[in-house]
Amino acid sequence: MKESVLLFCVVSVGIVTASRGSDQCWAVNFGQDSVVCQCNSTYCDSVGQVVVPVLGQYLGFLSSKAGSRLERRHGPIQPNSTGAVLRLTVVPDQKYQRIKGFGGAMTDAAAMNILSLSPGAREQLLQQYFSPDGIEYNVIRVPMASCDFSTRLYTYADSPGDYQLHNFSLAPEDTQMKIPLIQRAQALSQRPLYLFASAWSAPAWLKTNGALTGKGSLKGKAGGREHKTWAQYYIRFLEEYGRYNLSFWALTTGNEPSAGQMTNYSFQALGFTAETQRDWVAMDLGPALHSSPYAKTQIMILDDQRILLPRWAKVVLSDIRVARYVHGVGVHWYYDRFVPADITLATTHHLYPEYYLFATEACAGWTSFDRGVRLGSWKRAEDYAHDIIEDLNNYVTGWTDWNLALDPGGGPNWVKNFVDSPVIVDKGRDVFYKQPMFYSLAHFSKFLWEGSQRVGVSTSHHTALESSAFLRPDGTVVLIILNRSDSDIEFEVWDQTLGYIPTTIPQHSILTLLWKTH
Ligand SMILES: *[C@@H]1O[C@H](CO)[C@@H](O)[C@H](O)[C@H]1NC(C)=O
Ligand SMILES: *[C@@H]1O[C@H](CO)[C@@H](O)[C@H](O)[C@H]1NC(C)=O
Ligand SMILES: *[C@@H]1O[C@H](CO)[C@@H](O)[C@H](O)[C@H]1NC(C)=O
Ligand SMILES: *[C@@H]1O[C@H](CO)[C@@H](O)[C@H](O)[C@H]1NC(C)=O
Ligand SMILES: *[C@@H]1O[C@H](CO)[C@@H](O)[C@H](O)[C@H]1NC(C)=O
Ligand SMILES: *[C@H]1O[C@H](CO)[C@@H](O)[C@H](O)[C@H]1NC(C)=O
Repeated sequence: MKESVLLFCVVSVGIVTASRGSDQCWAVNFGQDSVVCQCNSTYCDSVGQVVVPVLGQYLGFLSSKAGSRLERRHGPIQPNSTGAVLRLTVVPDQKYQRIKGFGGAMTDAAAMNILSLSPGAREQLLQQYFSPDGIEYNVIRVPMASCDFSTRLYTYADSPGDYQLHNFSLAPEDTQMKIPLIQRAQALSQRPLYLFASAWSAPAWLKTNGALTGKGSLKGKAGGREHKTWAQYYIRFLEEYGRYNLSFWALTTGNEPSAGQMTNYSFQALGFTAETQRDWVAMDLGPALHSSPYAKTQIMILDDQRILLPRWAKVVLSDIRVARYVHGVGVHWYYDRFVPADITLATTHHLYPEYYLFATEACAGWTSFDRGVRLGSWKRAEDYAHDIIEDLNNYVTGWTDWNLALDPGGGPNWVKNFVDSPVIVDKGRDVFYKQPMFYSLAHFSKFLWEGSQRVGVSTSHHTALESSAFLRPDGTVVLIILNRSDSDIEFEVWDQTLGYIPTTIPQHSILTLLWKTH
């Protein structure tokens, strides 16, 4: 395993200026319900830079199952109603949460796939995600050491008994793969790029089960030697990334703590209950971070399924020892369709409005009945847009996709937990495919800048359309609308100050509308 990792390391990150492609999607049909857009080292469709038109005009971007990909439309905002039966009214006086951002995870697997491309194609891929011509992600989740999307099992401190972390060291996956790519992403970004880190497992020698996988938690109890060492491990991680000029906006308290409570869990995990997580943050992680040079790095608790809310938040945040160290609550999207958002997310927000909610992981193709990559699936783009809109309408402030890129088999993944990604790399052909999910995320990430504030939308009739509206810091309204149903419908959007935008949204499509308010 180790040798194949080192082979990848030989490839360095080239800084090649890729030419900006045309706006046309190079559509390829792989037999799913829609198409992918293929990109190579010299050609890639890109959304380009967006200039919002003058007051009184609107600009729209449409993506659809039928094949539109961020297709532009524009026109005047009209003084009179069109008489359309359905009207969406933006209500700017109803104000809700502010947006932090959107992004994906730089897993070992994502980095390996991106680096498997030629320097030119690799640069195209990074530009697609991060540059002002691309979809302008401003969040990257960085796994701390290995997870299932690695090709081997490791942590940064695998010397047994090394409680002082003398032998703590980043892996070649960090120094040769993830870090150079994150640095390049940062250089391509026009706006601040926010990093947050999540650990999957503590070193085996700190754990009750002596292994990175399976059911296990930290030995001893909060305040004890293992718990303190595990908190210091986070500080050491921040220090080491700091050597590469990478600083972190936030840390999570660990990926899916509930997984480490399950018997025979098949990949890296560290079990916490809400109570043990509370105590570890109160006595170890919180004080360690607070007294370190990284006191500004925020802490997100949970980093797990929303079904655990609001109970998890109540246990942790109602304890005043812990509450002062914590800033947000991270949620994953698995099982969302069975778990209402209002009684989990919105309830948590109303109980603890001073803590933000942030979506920290999502991917398609993870269930046993619909497993792996489906090149061109529009259904999966809709699943993404539906979940993002539902989250945003329930106080979530940002949304993080899982692997930034995978191979056509949905890996690599050492435990064969293959899933899908918005970008699939085919290194044999030196191309990558931008899936419908990529465009689904674009409808949010490109337009909802940090600081955008959600505002109200009211509908004149019950409708199957899903929507969310925002007022951006530059005074632009951003309205995102999803139609998951089978027929077209006309409707109009009403800005009570400016007038009416007549529009249609085709069946199975996503529309983002923008217009200036002053
Ligand atoms: C990339 O794709 C474009 C469009 O099909 C093609 O013209 C060009 O030759 C390709 N470049 C490479 C290096 O294959
Ligand atoms: C808008 O409606 C008003 C009142 O019904 C009418 O006088 C006016 O001509 C209409 N304007 C347009 C552009 O249709
Ligand atoms: C650090 O690693 C070296 C080499 O593997 C080993 O000899 C030494 O005992 C380790 N130190 C600690 C404190 O574990
Ligand atoms: C970090 O940034 C400083 C100041 O911008 C620069 O001098 C230094 O070379 C950078 N170090 C690395 C490792 O990139
Ligand atoms: C867990 O693994 C052990 C050893 O392989 C096996 O005996 C046991 O039945 C497994 N338990 C469950 C719940 O799968
Ligand atoms: C799309 O949704 C509407 C629901 O409003 C549904 O009646 C119609 O059938 C589909 N199309 C659209 C755009 O709404």
